[in-house]
Amino acid sequence: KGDTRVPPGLVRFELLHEDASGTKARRGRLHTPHGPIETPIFMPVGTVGSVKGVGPDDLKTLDAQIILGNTYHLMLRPGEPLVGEMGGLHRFISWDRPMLTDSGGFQVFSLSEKRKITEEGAAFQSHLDGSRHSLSPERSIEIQETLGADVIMAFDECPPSTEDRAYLEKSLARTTRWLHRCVKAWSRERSSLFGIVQGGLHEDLRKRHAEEICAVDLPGYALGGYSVGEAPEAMHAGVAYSAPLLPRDKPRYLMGVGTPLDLVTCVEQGVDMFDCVLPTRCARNGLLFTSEGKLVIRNAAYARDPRPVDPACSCYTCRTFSRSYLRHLFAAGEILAMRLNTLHNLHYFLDLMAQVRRAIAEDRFAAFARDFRAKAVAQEA
Ligand code: PRF
Ligand code: ZN
Repeated sequence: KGDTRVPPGLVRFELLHEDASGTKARRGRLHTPHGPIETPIFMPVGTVGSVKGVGPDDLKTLDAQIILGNTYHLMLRPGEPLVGEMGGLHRFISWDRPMLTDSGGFQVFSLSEKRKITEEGAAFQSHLDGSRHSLSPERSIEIQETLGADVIMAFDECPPSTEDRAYLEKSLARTTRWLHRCVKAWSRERSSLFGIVQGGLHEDLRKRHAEEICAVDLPGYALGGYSVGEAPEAMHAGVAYSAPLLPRDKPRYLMGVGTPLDLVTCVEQGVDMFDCVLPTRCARNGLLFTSEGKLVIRNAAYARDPRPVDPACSCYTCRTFSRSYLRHLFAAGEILAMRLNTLHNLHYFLDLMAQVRRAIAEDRFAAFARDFRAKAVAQEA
């Protein structure tokens, strides 16, 4: 078990520059055993060890720097012992750039119908075949270290936003105890453990939990429990409050977020890392993100439209194909439609983040964010 080619060591965050145009945005570089990641960064999601519809060569062409995998899905299929036998997740999926895995807690709690949370961890039935499994802080770390990602996440509970305060307080205290168990189980060999701050939209709970989590010296910290059904404005306000609670000299990761507007807005609050299924999932449903707003490719209006999806886009799909053809492919249910749509949407998200990094480096991020927001609002109207 283990990939001997991977240099050992933990990630290290280099804070390169802080925006001087009045935002809290930062330009950074996260050094990992598989090379550096330039932040702020968007991480495409490869839940089961594949970014749906595209391969590692495509991801490199898109300049994806890091992708994400999921403990929950991979432990069920193909099972982490198999991935370990095959040399770890990097070698198994032929991806030699950085990778991050989520701990499984969030997926168990949101995907699995039959589940039970106790102090020990979570017992649940597989969404694939109903078979019984369990996850605990120790098991999650063991699985993630076997998979061998550069960044691994603490086992946390992300309580539904509908839970009352009493439950939330109980859950937060337990997530803190779980972090201490994660730290004990963690080998520190080549996977860097990030802690996760929960607390919903309650500022006092966020503050207390951030203090508890950040009291543990870790290579990075995440904000969990956002984008779980609340209004975007509420999420933005919550992140504005809690991002500055995380250490300045460590990477800050906002889990499961978000829309292009969410990314720009949360970078303004000092967030460095994001992941979301939005670009890939929307692509498979024919929803394309463009510089002029969202485009629903199935619309009849595009039947004879010779223009590319986004004339301002330099992706393979836009350089090569017309809206007319993409609409036809989508209507015909062709696999190629999903692939071309996914290439475009990922390009949009990754290119947006490249623009964000440039704007921060050049101390003009406040204007960039203001213009982006104005355009987004106009497009929704
Ligand atoms: N915890 C974990 N993974 C997550 C979340 C969380 O709260 C979220 C919430 N947006 C997405 N993914 N472990
Ligand atoms: Zn494009």
